[in-house]
Amino acid sequence: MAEFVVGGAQMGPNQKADSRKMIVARMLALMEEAAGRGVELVVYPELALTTFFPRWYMENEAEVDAFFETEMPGPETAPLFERARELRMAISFGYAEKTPEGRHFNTSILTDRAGNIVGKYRKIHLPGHSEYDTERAFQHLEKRYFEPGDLGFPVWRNEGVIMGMAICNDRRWPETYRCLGLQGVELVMLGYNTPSVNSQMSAEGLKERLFHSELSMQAGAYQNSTYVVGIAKAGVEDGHPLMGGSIIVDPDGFVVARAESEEDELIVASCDFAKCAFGKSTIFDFARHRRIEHYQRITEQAGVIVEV
Ligand code: CDT
Repeated sequence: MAEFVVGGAQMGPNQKADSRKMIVARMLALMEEAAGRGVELVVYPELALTTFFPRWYMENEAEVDAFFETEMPGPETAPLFERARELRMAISFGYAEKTPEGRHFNTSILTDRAGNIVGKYRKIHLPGHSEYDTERAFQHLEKRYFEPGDLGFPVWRNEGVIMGMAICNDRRWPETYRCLGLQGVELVMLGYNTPSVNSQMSAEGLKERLFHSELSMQAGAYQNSTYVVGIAKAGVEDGHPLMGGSIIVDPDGFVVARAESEEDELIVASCDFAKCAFGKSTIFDFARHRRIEHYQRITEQAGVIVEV
């Protein structure tokens, strides 16, 4: 079991007009700061390289594709990998992926400390809608621009730690953590872009949204005895506020590092992965305590069926 210094590189807003070069320069500055603080693995947000473009309704394919990467690393992202390799820092970040077959995914990758990509995850729980919605205060068109991920919830043994990834809305679903937990996950990395207000319910504001985000990640960590690193892209992006609230949660569900701003901000925690073993071998010893003969509904039924 390894002890590891983990960094969360919360990012402030990326404006539509910002070039990849400008954004990567900010990511590199966060990486340098992380190196200065002894970080061995740094986690960046969902769709780290662009603005959160699903807020915009677009019909032109070329306009949409401008937000997608066709190679990773590509010319604009290569400096991230090169510097990480020099610093011997593993990295994880999210981006919009267009495959050679023309498929579109909301993706995260994970590297080892030598800069090799060792893991890829494609977002499974895509929120929002696929057509323009006149009832919403602003759009959330992830279902328009992305397919649901096709890779499941894999884990990788990376630098001696069992690691898994999730992306934004995935963090609200217990199924996400449990699929990873059943593979012994010790570190769940996830990035997010969460609007500070609910486009369908004006009464739900920043306070409630931060609470739901923390509640979900702390529960996922505790119930699976794993560290969870949840990292925001925050601040006012193209006139639309995104919440911050990046946290690192330990396997007992306690927050051990927390961002205070809505800007580029590094949070750091020294993670002792031996701490995952206690919960996994006692109250959440799945092999001894799970009662799978009563869980069929979870995979056989998506929506609620009321029969009484
Ligand atoms: N990016 C992302 O998944 N955001 C969602 C917003 C939910 S409202 C449609 C989230 O769960 O934070």
